[in-house]
Amino acid sequence: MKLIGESVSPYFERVYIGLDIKGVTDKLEYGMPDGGFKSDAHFEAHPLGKIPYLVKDDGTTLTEGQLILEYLDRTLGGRLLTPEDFDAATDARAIGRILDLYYAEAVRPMGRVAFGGTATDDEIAKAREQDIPTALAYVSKYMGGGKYAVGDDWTIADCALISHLYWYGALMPRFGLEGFGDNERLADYWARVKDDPVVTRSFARTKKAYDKFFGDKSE
Ligand SMILES: N[C@@H](CCC(=O)N[C@@H](CS)C(=O)NCC(=O)O)C(=O)O
Repeated sequence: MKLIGESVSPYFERVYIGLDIKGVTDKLEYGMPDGGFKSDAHFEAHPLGKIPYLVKDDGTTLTEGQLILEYLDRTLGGRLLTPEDFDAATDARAIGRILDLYYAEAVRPMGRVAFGGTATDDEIAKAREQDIPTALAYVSKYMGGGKYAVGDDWTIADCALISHLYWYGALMPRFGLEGFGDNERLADYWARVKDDPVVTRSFARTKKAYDKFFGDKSE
């Protein structure tokens, strides 16, 4: 199987973090879309022309980072990142889903500005003061008091959180958003895991991929 994308995408990196925790990164091939990003072949493989997607051994493709992560979690062996306990599994899925549906939408104005587009001051202010804190408060509703996002083992929820929190830390300070405000659950979680090798490896991969894509912007 071949995983298409790059760590510069948090949706790709979410999957890679899972593979890293499971110790199975060597079981896949990696690359960008055949024919190039946004080529006809890319749109054939992914109807929206996005990354990531997984090319299975039979040539069919699976899209959406969360689905790819859960698929590979079940098919590649290694420790399971989807809890056996159904309530815990549902909490872990809820965190990924809320990040995809609400947090990704909330950070859109900042993302546009950071990657060469524009947003109005009002859009940025609303995102900073309302939409992002609300989405993160919603995420934290499903976080437990264990060491990791849901319980005492890594789960698919950590993969989703870590991949987004890289960009949160890298982009948000320039828009006046630092730390997690009164979201103590998320702040405590981050204090517990941010120096874990899983996180530092992910952050290094993401920065390297960013530098490759956009030129080395490090000060
Ligand atoms: N919901 C999708 C989001 C994927 C996504 O937005 N990927 C971005 C890169 S971070 C992309 O390919 N953007 C190109 C585009 O939208 O044209 C997922 O979870 O896989």
